[in-house]
Amino acid sequence: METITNPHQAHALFVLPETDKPIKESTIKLTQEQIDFFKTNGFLSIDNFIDDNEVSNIRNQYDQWFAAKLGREHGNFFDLLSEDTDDKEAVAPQLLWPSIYGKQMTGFDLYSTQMYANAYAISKALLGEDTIFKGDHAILKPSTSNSLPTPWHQDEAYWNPTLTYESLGVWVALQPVSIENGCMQFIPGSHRMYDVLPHHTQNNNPRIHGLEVDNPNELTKNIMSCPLPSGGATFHHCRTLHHTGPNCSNEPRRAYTLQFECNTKTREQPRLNTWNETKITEREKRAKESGWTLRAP
Ligand SMILES: O=C(O)CCC(=O)C(=O)O
Ligand SMILES: [Fe+2]
Repeated sequence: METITNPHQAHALFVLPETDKPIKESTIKLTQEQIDFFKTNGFLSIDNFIDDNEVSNIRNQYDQWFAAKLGREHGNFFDLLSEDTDDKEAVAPQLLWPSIYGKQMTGFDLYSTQMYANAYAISKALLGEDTIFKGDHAILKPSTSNSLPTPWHQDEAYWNPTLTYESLGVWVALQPVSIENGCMQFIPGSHRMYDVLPHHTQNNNPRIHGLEVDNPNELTKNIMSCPLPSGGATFHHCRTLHHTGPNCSNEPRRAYTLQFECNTKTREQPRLNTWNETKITEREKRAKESGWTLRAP
C-alpha cells in the first residue's frame, strides 16, 4: 500500500469513482412480496445473496484490511464500542470505506463484485430508480470473552441532522450468522413509527462513537432476528431500529455493509443531534489531524 505522508494527499488518492454503476448484472430479482415486506417492516433478509466463491474472496481481503488497521490515521478505523485507544484490542473494530482502502491494499474492486451488483439492483427496487451508492463500511466482532452487543439504534441518528433520508443498509454476512455470533435483529415497522429518536453514546460516554437509542427496553419488545448462511444479507431502512448481540462463538463475525440512498431532502427544522455534537472521540481527532473531510458513509 502506498504510504500517505502528506495528509492532504488523502483527498487526491481517495476519490470516489465518477459512476456508481455496477459492472456485473444482478443475479437476484425481488418478488413483489419481498418489496412489500420491506416497505411494511423496514427490513428484508435474503439467504443466497452472493456465492461461496465471492464470500471467500472478499473474506480473505477483509481479514488483511482489519489486520493492517487500514485508515486508522484518518479516523476511518476505530473501535465502535470503546474509547478506541491504541493500547487496547478493539471489541468491535469498524472500517469506513473498505472499498477505497481495499483497492489500495489488495486491489479490491467493489464495483465489479456480484455483491455490489446485487445490492445496487435490490436497493433500487426497494427505494426507487434514483437510488445512489452512499458508501461502505465493515464491522468485525472478534471472538473474545468481552465481546459486546451493538446497541439498538437507527442509522440516521449518526448522520447530518439537517437532512432526512430514504436510505438503506445492505449487511452482508461473510460466514454463517446466528443470534449466538451477532446476526442482525430488527424492530418491525419502527421505520414508519418513528422519525430519528433521541440517542446517546454507549454508556453515556462521549469518548465512544457507538450510539444507543434512549429507553431501548421500551422500544424493543417485538424483536425479529435474522440468522443467515454465509453470503446471506439483510437490508434495513435508515430509521429501522436494529442491533446485534455479542459474538459468543469461537470464530470472528465479519459483516460488510453497503449504504444506498434516494432523494435525500433538507429538513424544515434540523432534528435534535446533541449525541453527536457532544462527542469527543479519538477517531474524530485523528480525522482532523490528517485533514480527512469525506463524510462517513
Ligand atoms: O454489525 C453490527 O454489529 C451492526 C451493524 C449495523 O448497525 C449496520 O450495519 O447498520
Ligand atoms: Fe446500524
